Amino acid sequence: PKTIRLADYRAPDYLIHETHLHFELYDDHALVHAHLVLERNPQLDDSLPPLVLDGVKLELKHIALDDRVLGAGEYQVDEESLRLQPEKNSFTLDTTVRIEPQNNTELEGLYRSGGMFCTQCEAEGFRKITYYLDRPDVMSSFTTTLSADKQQYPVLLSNGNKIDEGEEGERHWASWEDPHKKPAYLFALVAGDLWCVEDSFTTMSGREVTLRMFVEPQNADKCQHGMDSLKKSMRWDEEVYGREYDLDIFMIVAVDDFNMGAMENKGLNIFNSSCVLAKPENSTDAAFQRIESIVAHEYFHNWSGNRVTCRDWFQLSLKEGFTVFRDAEFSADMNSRTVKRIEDVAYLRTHQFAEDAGPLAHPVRPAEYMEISNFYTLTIYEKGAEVVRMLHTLLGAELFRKGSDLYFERHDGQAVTCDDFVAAMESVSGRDLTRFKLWYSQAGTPVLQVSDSYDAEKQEYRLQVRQNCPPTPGQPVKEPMVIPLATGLLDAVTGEEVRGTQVLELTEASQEFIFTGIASQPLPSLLRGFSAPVRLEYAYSREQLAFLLAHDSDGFNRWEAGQQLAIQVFSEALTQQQNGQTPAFDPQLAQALSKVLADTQLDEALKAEIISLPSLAYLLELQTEADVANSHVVREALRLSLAQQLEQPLREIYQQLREQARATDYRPEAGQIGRRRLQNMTLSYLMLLEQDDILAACIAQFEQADNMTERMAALANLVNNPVREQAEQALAAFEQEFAVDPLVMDQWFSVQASSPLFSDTAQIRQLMQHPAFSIKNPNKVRAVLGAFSQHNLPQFHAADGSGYALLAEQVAVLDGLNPQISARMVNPLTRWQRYQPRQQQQMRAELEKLQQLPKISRDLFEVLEKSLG
Ligand code: B3K
Ligand code: ZN
Repeated sequence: PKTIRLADYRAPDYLIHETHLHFELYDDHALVHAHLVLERNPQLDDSLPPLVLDGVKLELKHIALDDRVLGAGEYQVDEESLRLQPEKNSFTLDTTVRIEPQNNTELEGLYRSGGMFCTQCEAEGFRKITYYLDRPDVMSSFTTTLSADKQQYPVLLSNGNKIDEGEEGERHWASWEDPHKKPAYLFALVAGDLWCVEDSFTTMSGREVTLRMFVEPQNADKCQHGMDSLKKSMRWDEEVYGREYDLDIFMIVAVDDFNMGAMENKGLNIFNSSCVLAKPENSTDAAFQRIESIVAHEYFHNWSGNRVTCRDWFQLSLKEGFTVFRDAEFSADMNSRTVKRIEDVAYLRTHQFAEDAGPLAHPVRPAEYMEISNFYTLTIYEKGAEVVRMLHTLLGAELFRKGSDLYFERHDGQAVTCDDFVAAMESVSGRDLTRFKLWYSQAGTPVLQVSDSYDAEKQEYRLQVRQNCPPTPGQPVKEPMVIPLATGLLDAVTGEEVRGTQVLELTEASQEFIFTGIASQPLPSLLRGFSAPVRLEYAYSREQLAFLLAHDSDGFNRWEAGQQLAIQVFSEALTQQQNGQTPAFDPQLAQALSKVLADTQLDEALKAEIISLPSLAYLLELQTEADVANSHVVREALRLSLAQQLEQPLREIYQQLREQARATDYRPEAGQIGRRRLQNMTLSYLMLLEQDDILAACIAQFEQADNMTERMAALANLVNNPVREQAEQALAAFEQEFAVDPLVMDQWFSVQASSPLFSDTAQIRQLMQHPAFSIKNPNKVRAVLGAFSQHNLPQFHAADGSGYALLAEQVAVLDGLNPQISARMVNPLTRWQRYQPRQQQQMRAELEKLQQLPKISRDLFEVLEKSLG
């Protein structure tokens, strides 16, 4: 496979002004007729270079240039393209290709999911549908006609507005027109026997928009939350960004077989059913919240992505980073802002920091790739969103809004770059953001080392800050970046704030900030709200962390202080364990947490976050050589020790919240979600005590709860504790009740696969034999193999290497079916350098075996090559 470089970008030789598609859909094939109106790119010279269209796995049946059928010598077809020589500046091209959607297991292009046809074109799927200039800077108007069997496929959808329809015997057809020019990656069609839920939304200028959700009939009762989320998103984007929707209809379709969460096709979003369907009895709070944010994310793309799109795929974060920032702010406004930030930061630090420190590290705007599908990463999405957040912090809300208005206005209908986005922010602020843009080109997570000094005589407090960014593949040396460091100062005795939050701007490798008029040595509250995606180092003592946890006015930093305290206590005990001693835990952590539990000012959601220990994955991420087995043992011992010390308050809180839950109708709203989270968190501590009344309460919660959040938490507690018999009973009852719902079965698979106590590799193999499992369905693969390799770390890293072998063996199978998924699933093995020498060897051996696959995909090839070096 060849490497594609940003530096090689060239404008397209030809433009496509109009695209007229006609799909004839049959059970064993589809015919795609394309009529394209093309023109030599007027921005370039007036020579007529060959026209090279992208096309993969297409069987060409017919080709005509300006209505003249071409003879065999007049065009060339290879594995990836169709080449011909135009004779005029403006011309039309007609092609007909035959494809086989029913055999498309890659789930890219046109494929079947269950009884329906659907598409996924981003990034380069359109070339699997027809010959085309499949690149985002070629924007065209589209009309689409679909014809199919009337009975089997009563619903025929594509982008835009329906302009015509009709019947012919057993078959029928519909024509759609999208008035907005778009790149091919935003094309979509759907055909199926679908139930439709309809609603409407009146835009800020008073236009009426029809909203439709199409789902399989058995899911008709799971649409309300998605629809509500859509309407909230539409309103929010008007209020916060001044963005109005621009078509008369907005459609969402739910499909079961989908490689990612969802796709923002113009006017016709297609969703993984797990990211849009929910009802309280079947779906957890986490699912409700995920749906709210993904529906918003895809809707927000209508402006940040569709109206203004990317010039090339190196600019992917232009739309993804910005849109993740937008959806995060939306979720923060709809729910608890602090808790949302905590969740996002925990995720970023655990997974994106690991990516940035590993062999697959790349900048927010990568300079090269082999397979673009591999670059839908945490760095592009989550770090990209942090970069936009930093701009927001540096400019302030008002200027940022002016900048986004200018960006949308300047570039509406264009395909642009990250530079254009930053340029709009520069225009409105008058700032030179050249150095800030290093965030787009430098990979790696900067480290901030902060120290301080206080001069009582001068009443002066000084902060010394050094930044440095570790080397990453291809980038041995880094320049200092622009880093907003939000800082407050607390009175070290009373805890009162002596300086409110101030954004210190780092621009140099080393800088000093002076605060004057400070009456006594203060305690700094640094990087408030996680104002930059960096690793912060400041030598807080445990007493200071406990103090910040009790007093900081910044909710995020209270949580952070608790996490840092827990990390210190854990690390000390881990060293003891590694030295063959019995780990002992500093009681300061339990004391600090008991104050948190008793605090009547704190809401339940934040309490739940504060009493949660850092995840095993994060604790490992912090170690130079990750010691999975000992870390797991010590973390569990620490949890038990906290449960013992906090038993009384935990019991009280659990009982009170469970009572309250029983007496309240379930609603997936922030207050209730926070209470359930605390309830379930306390239960998980209490279960460690192995007491009969607690086990009984857990089983009662499992059997009696009227919602999946409480049931699933109870089930997880049974599966994760040494009560195998009760766990198996509960699993069996659960399976019987929910066997018909694939989304609930995903949860059933995943709760087992994630549990180190319950599932070793043998158990994972058994789950894969279950009739509800299918290796062809990405949700099932994620629920079993994904959960095993990412959440069941002790078993995945089992000493005999069996976890690695199992994953690699399945990656090999997946690679023959769905390369996007194989390249994703192999990820946990690619971090082999983080582990102990024996594990490194075992992991490498598996990766090397995979490299020998006779027919390896480009996706997997690239990941293996980068990981093995
Ligand atoms: N833009 C899509 C992702 C497409 C991934 C293609 N491999 C979903 C999203 O980010 O909204
Ligand atoms: Zn997106």
